[in-house]
Amino acid sequence: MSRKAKAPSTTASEAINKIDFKEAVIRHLHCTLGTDENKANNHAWWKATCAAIQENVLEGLRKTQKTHYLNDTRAVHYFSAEFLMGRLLSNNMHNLGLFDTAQEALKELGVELTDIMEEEPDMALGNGGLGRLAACFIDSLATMELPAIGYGIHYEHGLFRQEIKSGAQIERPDSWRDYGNPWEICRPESIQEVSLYGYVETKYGENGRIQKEWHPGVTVKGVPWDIPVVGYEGKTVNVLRLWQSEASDYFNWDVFNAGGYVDAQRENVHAETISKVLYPNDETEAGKELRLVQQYFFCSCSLKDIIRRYKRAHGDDWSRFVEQVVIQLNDTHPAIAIPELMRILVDRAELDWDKAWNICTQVFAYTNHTLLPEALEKWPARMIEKILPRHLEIIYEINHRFMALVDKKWPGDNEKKAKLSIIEEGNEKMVRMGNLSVIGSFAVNGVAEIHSHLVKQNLFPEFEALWPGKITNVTNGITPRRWLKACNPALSALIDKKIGNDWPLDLNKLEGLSKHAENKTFQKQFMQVKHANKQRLAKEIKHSLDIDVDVNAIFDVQIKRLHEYKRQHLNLLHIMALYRRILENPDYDMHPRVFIFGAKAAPGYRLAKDIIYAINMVGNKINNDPRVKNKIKVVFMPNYRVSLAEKMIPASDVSEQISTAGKEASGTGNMKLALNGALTIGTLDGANIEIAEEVGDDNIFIFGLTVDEVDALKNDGYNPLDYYYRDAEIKAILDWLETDYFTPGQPGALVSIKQSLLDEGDAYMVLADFRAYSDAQIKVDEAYRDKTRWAKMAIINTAKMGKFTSDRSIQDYVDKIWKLRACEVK
Ligand code: IMP
Ligand code: B1N
Repeated sequence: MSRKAKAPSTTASEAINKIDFKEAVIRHLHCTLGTDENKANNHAWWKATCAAIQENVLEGLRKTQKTHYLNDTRAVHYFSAEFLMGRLLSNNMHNLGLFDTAQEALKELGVELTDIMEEEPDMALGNGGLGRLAACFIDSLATMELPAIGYGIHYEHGLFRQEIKSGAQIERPDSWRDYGNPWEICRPESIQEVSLYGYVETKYGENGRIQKEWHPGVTVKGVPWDIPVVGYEGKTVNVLRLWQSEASDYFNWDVFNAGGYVDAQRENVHAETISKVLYPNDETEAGKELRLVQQYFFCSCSLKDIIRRYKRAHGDDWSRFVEQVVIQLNDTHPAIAIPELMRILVDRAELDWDKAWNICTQVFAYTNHTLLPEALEKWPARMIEKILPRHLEIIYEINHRFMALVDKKWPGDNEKKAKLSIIEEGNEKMVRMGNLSVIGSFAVNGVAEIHSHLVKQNLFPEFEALWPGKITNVTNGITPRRWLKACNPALSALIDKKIGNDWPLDLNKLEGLSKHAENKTFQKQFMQVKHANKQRLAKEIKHSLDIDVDVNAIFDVQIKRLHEYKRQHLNLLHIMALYRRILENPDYDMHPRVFIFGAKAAPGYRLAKDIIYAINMVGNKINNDPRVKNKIKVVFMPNYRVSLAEKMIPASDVSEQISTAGKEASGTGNMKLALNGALTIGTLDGANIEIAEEVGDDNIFIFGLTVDEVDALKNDGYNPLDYYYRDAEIKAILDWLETDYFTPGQPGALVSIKQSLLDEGDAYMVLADFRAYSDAQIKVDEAYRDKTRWAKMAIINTAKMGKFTSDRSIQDYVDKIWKLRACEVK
């Protein structure tokens, strides 16, 4: 850690007292919102409170930008198509040290802070882990006083809102800005223009130099919106800059003057469509033209913004660009930035190719987040040619020169060339964005040890051989400010009392809890906090779903996107097995358990939606079957999102992390749950492996096939029917799915799950892992009955999570990749 943790000192909290804060809130009620204390509803109070907080945020932002400018700092630019920020009020108050002040001030005004916090819509500009990781990273960057800027897209609609109707998922548009967003600032002074379509003209300049000129067909405007990112203790305030597309006046007036008013309107629609909506596909690439346009749009705006800022300080001297700028590509979604920077340097700045390439390959670094084939981006060359004709030429040129290098290393080896080429030959030529990213970057990283190992061994072995050392690991992390301090205030207060309050800046301090793990009093306090959090969640469940859950039951939680590889259906099959055991033996001995799910399915992912439907139908049956005597409850919480996660995680006893080994690159929900004292039942996959290393085998329930065993079984010819016929329970459960037991009058409504497991080969080896999972669940049950043992295990989980702070991830990026220095803001 470069930055030593200090006790909270002179932060905003000292400068601002309750009286000032009350005055500011009232002032905003009056002057910003045009209402008053008697008329204001919760929404108005929320807005006025945000405005009062924002005053402090903006002061920090101004000081930070000035300091960075005066010091001419090197900065990291985090390019990401997704930033899943969630709500900002609570986080900003905590990071400014103003939470208690605000709470007391509002109380004196007769307002409950926790009530008005519920007014804030989530900023859901991301699908899941990848987008939330970006949000945690920019929190850590600001906290560690590192000069950084996040660049992304200002989607008008974030991830869809999920409703459940008769058990099935329905998607509704998310409108996070409908009533205004109090945090964002529009910066019309920094608008950028982006070109698309058209053709390339080849010209011959003096001294025979070939000049390429792109004549674009369309120009659109990128309007930047800045969201301040407040570091803990509020000293550094960085920005997240999100681009919104608008029709360019320039282009449309042209068309308009030619008499094409209707066409001009149509172009308007087209330009504004670019940032209209976030693609809801987690880990599946739709290959849609608009998606590529979105990617190019935000990369081009961002690069131009970076270059404008650089030129303000250094003019046309490019020689210091690589000292000042590093760009991290969050997966391949922004990979088009590589040819775009080449285009700007070669065509616009007129640098020669080698110089330009030298700059590029010192500026970009690439993070890989998945090995799933369906998530690896490939674009038809013809599509790139249509949208970005000049970029396709540049990609071919990059590839041509790279192939020469490959030939030097492996003369005449065409197999190697085929594998390393950016271009995949075939019926339809495809551009592999992963290969482009590796070739155009100076560093590549995976997101957990096992994942990075597999990136080297299975995904990019030829690149590993060509450039040993280029691929490294940076294990993911989460911000403990949001994921413990803000979301679990009671546990935070207990920890503060036990080990002091500097753990949010130095999470390894939690280790200090270990020595109290066997202390009866502390165990009691720790579990009392958990109990109170469970009561709160139980109330929420009653309120939103009208299901009664027993707070003394085990709260067993699986919250994540719905995907076959994450195996929510393995969890479901086990629930059905328990149900069946109870029906067969009314005295079946188990501690009561509440199985709680939260998951959105991509709208076009049929089986994922079927699994949601099945969870709801099976749950409905079980919850209303008196023979179960409340031993099992199944709860599907609709519309899983960051703000819901913040309520569920502190209330969890068991964390389900049951992906097929080798499929989950890292996972970050696993870290959040363990940090809040939930015990993991999980496979040896992603960061679970590192969590197990930290907490020790006695404090986690590991089961199932390892990566090597999965591979071996696949190579031997995995046959799910073997498990179906050999294990009577598996057979009975799968056959049950085919009846109308859970879907009265609709036999076969759940059959697609059985089909995927038997007829379609069970690609994620659900049946192969079922028995091991069921056995591990029995161990969970036994452990929970021993209250002392469970409390000790839970405390140790919290105590051992130090490694998984995103501050550590960022420090790893700084040391291994970015070579950044902190810049103190006074
Ligand atoms: P942006 O570059 O368009 O995001 O605008 C904010 C930028 O203004 C900062 O990044 C700084 O480079 C610059 N800036 C902030 N304060 C000052 C100042 O006091 N003098 C000159 N430039 C500043
Ligand atoms: O990124 C997270 C990891 O913790 C998860 O294990 C990983 O699954 C997730 C295409 C993705 N990988 N790939 C995506 C998202 C959207 C999209 O359009 C791919 N998300 C992950 C953080 O490292």
